[in-house]
Amino acid sequence: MSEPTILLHIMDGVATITLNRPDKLNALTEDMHGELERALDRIEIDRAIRAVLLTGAGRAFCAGQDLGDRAMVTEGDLIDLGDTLERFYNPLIRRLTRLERPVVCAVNGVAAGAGASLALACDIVLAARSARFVQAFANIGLVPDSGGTWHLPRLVGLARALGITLLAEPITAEQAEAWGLIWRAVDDDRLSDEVNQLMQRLSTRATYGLGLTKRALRLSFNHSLDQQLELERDLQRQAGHTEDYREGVAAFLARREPTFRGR
Ligand code: LHQ
Repeated sequence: MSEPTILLHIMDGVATITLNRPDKLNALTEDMHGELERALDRIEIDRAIRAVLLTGAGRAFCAGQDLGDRAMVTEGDLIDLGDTLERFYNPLIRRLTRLERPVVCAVNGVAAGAGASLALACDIVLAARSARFVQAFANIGLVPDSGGTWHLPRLVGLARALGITLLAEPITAEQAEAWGLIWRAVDDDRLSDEVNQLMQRLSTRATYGLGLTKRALRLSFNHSLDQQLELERDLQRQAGHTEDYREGVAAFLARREPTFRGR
């Protein structure tokens, strides 16, 4: 039997999704999208999962769409790339950004095309210092997709977003950190330890509140200040009814560490 192209490992409240086609730099195929969908189905319904990690096997994170996959091959006819996005990539990006649990991306190597957009759709991105982000679309006459044109200008501003996409030059992890494209660049041999510490921390926090925080920040880009103040009021009302809020305040007053259960 062939190796699964997506690995899902669940332990101690952390679900780790590993893109697993290392010989093709984890380039995404229709089959992989199917496996990714099933992994997310599982994660979405399991409330014991309190944080999600996305990473790649081997020397790359993800080289984007597999350019040899059946979704991309023309055989003389013009094919509908929009259909591929509609069926596979857009639902994936929507699900990751809406998942009410923190999603961390460990960029262990090159992230190109939709692979770079996928990383940017995650909530916290750690990258190995040797990793590169390549908006490769311009090299093959395409437009950045999978939320790239939405996330890039919001993260780094229009001038850098235009430079990154029109030139398609590899951006180093350090540059990505300096520009605010990612959370942190870390030494290659420290990536695994740093990611484990981060996951341990996130998976023992007040999960419900973190999910609402993520929702508020992501919605803020489409809101006026008044709309956002109203949203904060509503979400705070919900957060204030959680067991974790009670525990957080009790622990603060008793000068002890809180034990959050994610409820
Ligand atoms: C690959 C790929 C790849 C297949 C490396 N496909 N095999 C979505 C859907 C709908 C509409 C269209 O758009 C999209 C979004 C997209 O993602 S389009 C953009 C797709 N990605 C790219 O254009 C990136 C293509 N890859 C590269 O530019 C390079 O491979 C990078 C810069 C990622 C890495 O370069 P190297 O480290 O020099 O590795 P390599 O090029 O030697 O690749 C290693 C192997 O991986 C090689 O296979 P082989 O059998 O010869 O060893 C490549 O053919 C394969 N590979 N990317 N996207």
